[in-house]
Amino acid sequence: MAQTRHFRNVVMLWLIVTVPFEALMIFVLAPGMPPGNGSVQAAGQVTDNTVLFGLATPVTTAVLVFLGYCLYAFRERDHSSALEGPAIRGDAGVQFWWLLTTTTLVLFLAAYGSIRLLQDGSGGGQGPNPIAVPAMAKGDAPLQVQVVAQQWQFDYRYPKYGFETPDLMLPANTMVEFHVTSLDVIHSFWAYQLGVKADANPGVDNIAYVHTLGPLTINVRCAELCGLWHGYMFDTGHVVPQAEFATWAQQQQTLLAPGSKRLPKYSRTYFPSPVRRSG
Ligand SMILES: [Cu+2]
Repeated sequence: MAQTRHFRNVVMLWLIVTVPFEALMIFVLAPGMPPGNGSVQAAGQVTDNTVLFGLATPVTTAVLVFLGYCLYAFRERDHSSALEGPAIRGDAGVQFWWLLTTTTLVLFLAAYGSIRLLQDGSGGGQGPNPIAVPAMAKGDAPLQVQVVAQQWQFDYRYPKYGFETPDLMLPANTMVEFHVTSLDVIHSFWAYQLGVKADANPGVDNIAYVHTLGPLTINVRCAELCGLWHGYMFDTGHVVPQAEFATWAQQQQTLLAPGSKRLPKYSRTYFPSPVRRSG
């Protein structure tokens, strides 16, 4: 039957196109996907992107191969005829398999995404009461770093050491608990290489977990249009070996001691005076 032959042809073509493309996606393109392997959460995002690409590739090739095949196999051969072919009112078999495949894919991805989110928090801000607390953060006390955003810079407060600094410094191989907040408008703390992006809202304590790996240079940017100098709101952070971090923290403690005394008491949120600033 012609129908069976067409079906077989499309499946064969699809396999021939999909196998090399799938290999290219998974082994060549996906490992270089953003945001890289700078932290456990960043590496997890690369894994998730790989899974998404791995599943999207056969769907894309199926659509394109089918389109190409139709253009070729069902082209108009008799140009003198002005008649259209018989109308197709649906095909129960095709509809059934199409619905089954797409439903399975979508439900699988919804489950996969939810499980991955709960596993390590995925580097996103979760508000003041996070539900996706990484296993490691429950055991050892994570290093708390408060990110205080304001027009137009980020400051980092280390409650364990009692100082606040415009320099983001983190120890390697450590679970970090960011507390992201703002003093004025809505900003977004985006530490690209760490795979962290968390909104900084005034009056809100937004918690984001990240487990650092080796030494790293981090590009920090504000990812929420926050006024005239939004584009200028960036800095560079560093993940350094633990001993180096300890030395740095001690030095800063001494160096910043006069200023630290004048800092407002550590709090999860701050309401500066005057309360409102222009945007
Ligand atoms: Cu901003």
